[in-house]
Amino acid sequence: ALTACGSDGSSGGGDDGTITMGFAQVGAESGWRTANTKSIQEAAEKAGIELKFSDAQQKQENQIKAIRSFIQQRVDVIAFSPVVETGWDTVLLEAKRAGIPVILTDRAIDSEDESLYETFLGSDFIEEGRKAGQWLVEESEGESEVRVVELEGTTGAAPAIDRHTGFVEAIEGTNIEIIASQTGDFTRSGGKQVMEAFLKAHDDIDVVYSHNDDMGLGAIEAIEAAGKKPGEDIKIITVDAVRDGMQALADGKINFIVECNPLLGDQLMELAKKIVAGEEVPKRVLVEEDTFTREEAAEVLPDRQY
Ligand code: GYE
Repeated sequence: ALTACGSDGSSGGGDDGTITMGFAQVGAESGWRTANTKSIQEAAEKAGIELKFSDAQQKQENQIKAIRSFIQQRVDVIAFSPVVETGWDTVLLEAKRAGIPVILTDRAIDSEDESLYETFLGSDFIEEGRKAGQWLVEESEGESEVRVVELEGTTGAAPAIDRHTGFVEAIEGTNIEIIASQTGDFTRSGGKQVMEAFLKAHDDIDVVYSHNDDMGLGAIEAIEAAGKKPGEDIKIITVDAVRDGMQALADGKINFIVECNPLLGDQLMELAKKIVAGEEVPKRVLVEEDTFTREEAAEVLPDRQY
């Protein structure tokens, strides 16, 4: 439905040359997600792409509804960040039959049928988990026993599954042991609640491994309320590196952060333009990222965008 004439900013199925993207976001559960949403909205505007944005409040059924409504509206391309890995085949088949290409953003799906999406743009979450585990292995050298509690992300979500897998792989055969593991749904309040329960059940926690900064920040509150010092009595490792997390790291309350970059907007719009124009794109596009110690956090904080 796309013609070669220039974009005039008006809406509708692309007959005037403007690309319309339907984006089904996970929710607004974390600082990472807020930065991600802002990046996508700003990049769409910059690229002259009309964005139809929907927030699923972390519920798969809401994302499925949003995707169906994008199909009905005959958008040119659908992008979404799947809240969980499984259960997408039916709705993605509907998009495929309607001839609307789909881009997976940030999180992957678990499906046999790779023809259901054009590409997956996102981080390597297994690698992030590995980096977290590797840091702890080096940090714990010479210690007889290290007891870890794990704050997991949303049950069934790619980053929760993969960050666990990578971490477990890195600590295998060492003196480090995960003594408890529970989901805090990637939110600050979830992290706080689970950590309170962990502290009641175990008096010998050495380390918190949190799948994101927000849950780690919630855990800090629980640890302080229990009269202990986060970063000292109990070490904290998190993933994301959003501003509040980096500040806690610079302040010594978090010990190590693995970066997960939420600024995917520009890359997403580039991919969308190519796909709508019928160009080939790679099936997998990775996002580049780093890790940070206390000193490094203090150094980069002033220039941090999120
Ligand atoms: O780490 C977490 C967010 O999917 C990578 O989702 C994303 C994760 C991110 O809620 O903070």
